[in-house]
Amino acid sequence: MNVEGGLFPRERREIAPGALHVPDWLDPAEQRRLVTACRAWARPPAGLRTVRTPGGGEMTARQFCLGWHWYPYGYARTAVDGDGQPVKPMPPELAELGRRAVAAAYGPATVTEPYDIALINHYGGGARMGMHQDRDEQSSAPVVSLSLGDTCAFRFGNTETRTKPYTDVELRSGDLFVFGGPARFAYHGVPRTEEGTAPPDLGLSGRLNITLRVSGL
Ligand SMILES: O=C(O)CCC(=O)C(=O)O
Repeated sequence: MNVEGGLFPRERREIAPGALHVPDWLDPAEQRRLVTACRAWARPPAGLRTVRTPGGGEMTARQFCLGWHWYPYGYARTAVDGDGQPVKPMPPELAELGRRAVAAAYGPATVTEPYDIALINHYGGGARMGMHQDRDEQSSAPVVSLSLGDTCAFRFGNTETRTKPYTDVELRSGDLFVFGGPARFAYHGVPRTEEGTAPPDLGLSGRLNITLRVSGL
């Protein structure tokens, strides 16, 4: 088990109303299965790509999508800003993982629409993600975020501005973070990852983040 400072188990924590951090939610075997699956999903067609923003910038985390293809700033059924190929279907196991994650965060009776989007980001050395809102979906169902590999600082802010107040949360391999309700449209980002901190038996260099969303499309 991952422990804080080597002694105390890390506790689940409400970071803001509607935003929950659940440490060690995925066991090591589930993490390994997901890494293997991500490797297969990331291959072409519609595979891992560098995302370019309309202002001419490039995101440092590389990305691919399942179910619906996200591009700045919308969704399509093909990789319109990549190789133009149809996006791979949403794997039923990820839709189920989304449902289970929401139940783990908010309680077993929580019902949401089916999760039909997975955005998967790979952070190599030095990659980061600026503060942004997830607002290209037409559903306000909670966003589910799963971390694999290197530890990162995840910055969770407020719904009004990219700046303070925010809370930095350490996300490690296997952690779950869910944000819905009043936190659904909060700005968030990844100011840094800590290279070389992935569990050695995961066989992953860098950090993978699986973000599950409901499109409402
Ligand atoms: O990598 C993360 O933990 C956050 C990813 C994210 O914010 C996004 O894909 O919109």
